[in-house]
Parts: sequence; C-alpha cells; structure tokens
Amino acid sequence: MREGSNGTRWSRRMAAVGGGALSALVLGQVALTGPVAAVPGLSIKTTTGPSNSAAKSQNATCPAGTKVIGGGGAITGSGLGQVGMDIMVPLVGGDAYSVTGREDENGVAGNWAVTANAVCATPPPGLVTVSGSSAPSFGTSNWFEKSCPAGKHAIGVGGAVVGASNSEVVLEDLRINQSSVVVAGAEDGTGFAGTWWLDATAICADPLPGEQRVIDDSTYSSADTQSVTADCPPGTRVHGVGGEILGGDGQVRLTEMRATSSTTVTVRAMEDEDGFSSNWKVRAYAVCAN
Ligand SMILES: [Ca+2]
Ligand SMILES: [Ca+2]
Ligand SMILES: [Ca+2]
Repeated sequence: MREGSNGTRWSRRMAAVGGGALSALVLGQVALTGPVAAVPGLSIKTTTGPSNSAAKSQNATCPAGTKVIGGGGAITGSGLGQVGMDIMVPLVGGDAYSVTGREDENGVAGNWAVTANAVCATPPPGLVTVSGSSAPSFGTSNWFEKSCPAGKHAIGVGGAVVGASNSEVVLEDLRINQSSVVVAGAEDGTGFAGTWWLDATAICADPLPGEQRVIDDSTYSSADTQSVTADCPPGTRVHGVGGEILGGDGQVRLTEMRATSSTTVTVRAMEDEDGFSSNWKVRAYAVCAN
C-alpha cells in the first residue's frame, strides 16, 4: 500500500520532472487472454445547474441499474479562474457524481454555473469505492494517495478540500494511477490561515476489458489558460476521468475536467484574478476500455 501525504510542494516538483512533452503516453495496458466483453450499460450523464453567484453543488445521476464509475465537472460563465471546483466526489451509494463550485475569497462579479458529469455503467466486476483523508495540513500544499484493494485498478477519482469555506484552498489534482488515486491541494496566492485537509476517493474495479490509460499534457507556459484532451484509442471509450494542474502553486484553478465525448477527456484551467507569473500546465487522464 502506498498511501500517505506530506507537505512538500508536490505540484511544483512534478512540474519540474514532467516539464518535457508527454504526448499520448499509453500506460498500463492490460494484457487479456481470451474473448473480452465490453463494460455494459456505459453512458455519460451531464447536467448544468443555475447561473448565479452563490456557492452550489450539482449532481449528475446515473440511470437506474447503473453506478458511477467516473466523473468530473466544469464551471461556465463569469469569474473563470476565481471559482474553484474544490469538491468533486461520487455520492455515497454510487448513484451520482457531485461537483461543488465556490468563489475565491473576494468573490466574483457576475454569474456562473456548475456542470456535473457522471460516467455510468452496469457495475463492473469487483466495483468498490474506498476513501481516506490526509492529516491536517501545516504547509501551503498537500497531497494524499488512496490505494485500491489488492488486484483492483483505479478507474474513477473523487477529491475534496475540507476546512475552507470558500475557494482559498484549491483542489489541483485528481490523478488516476493504475491502482491508486492522488488528490492534491494548495492554498491560494495569499495563503489561508485555517487548518485544512484533503479527502480522496478511489473508484476501483477488476481490470476492465481492453483497459488502457491515456495521459496528455498541455503546453507548459504562463498563458492565462491551458487546455488539453486525452483521446481514447479507436475501439475504446472513456470509462474514467482524471486531471491535474502542474506548477500552479494555488494560483490556477480547474475550469473543466470531464468526459466531453464518449472518447475524449478534456481538462482546462485558468490563472486566478491577478494572474500567475510562473509556467504551468494541465494534464488529462482517460481510463479507456472496450
Ligand atoms: Ca475574486
Ligand atoms: Ca487567501
Ligand atoms: Ca495570482
């Protein structure tokens, strides 16, 4: 079990090691013998809530008989980069994926909406959801890894920043490794005086038919916005969704991390209200299967 957290500047360190072009890496391809059946009942449900200036949650609910195997969300409207998706989680019971949007500490002029996105399927063999929490953070950033039970693969991820009442601690990373998920957060550019921690949820299952992971990075620069897609190979579809900001140092917020089609995961992020002078990028994870 690799599980734990620390107070290092994880995002920045990862940015340093991942600064080169990482294009269309296909990782963790599972060799399967014999006939493989597709995961049945696969669908992607997307809902968008009201446009206003209040903190709010939006749930995307799976059809009867199916469960959430992955999910994501997006913010649209005014204040992009100032509204954090700081809580992105499958709901208990696995019937919906929930995304909460909250404004930064000095608010946003204008209205915005939350979109939630659920990847749903007839429960694949071995489906189980496990969660854990980091220790309270004493640094400006933190991360937490939650492993799947032995032999299972991580196909979906949820994460939450706990302890801040607005988006003063930014949920930066919802990363899917082969057998674990990693959730990371960072205090905003002016810091946060309170205590906070991270919750991480891994949606795990037996290896999926034809499972492969596609990871793609945006360019690495100090542009105000960055976006990238991870596209599933021909014959496979998106089953799991992940994304992360590398090098954002709490001054970049995810504005989109979701399946934008049955074969594509899109991740976008934008710098905060007064910008960010360093280079950063976003990374998209697609767990693809037949
Ligand atoms: Ca603001
Ligand atoms: Ca602050
Ligand atoms: Ca800033």
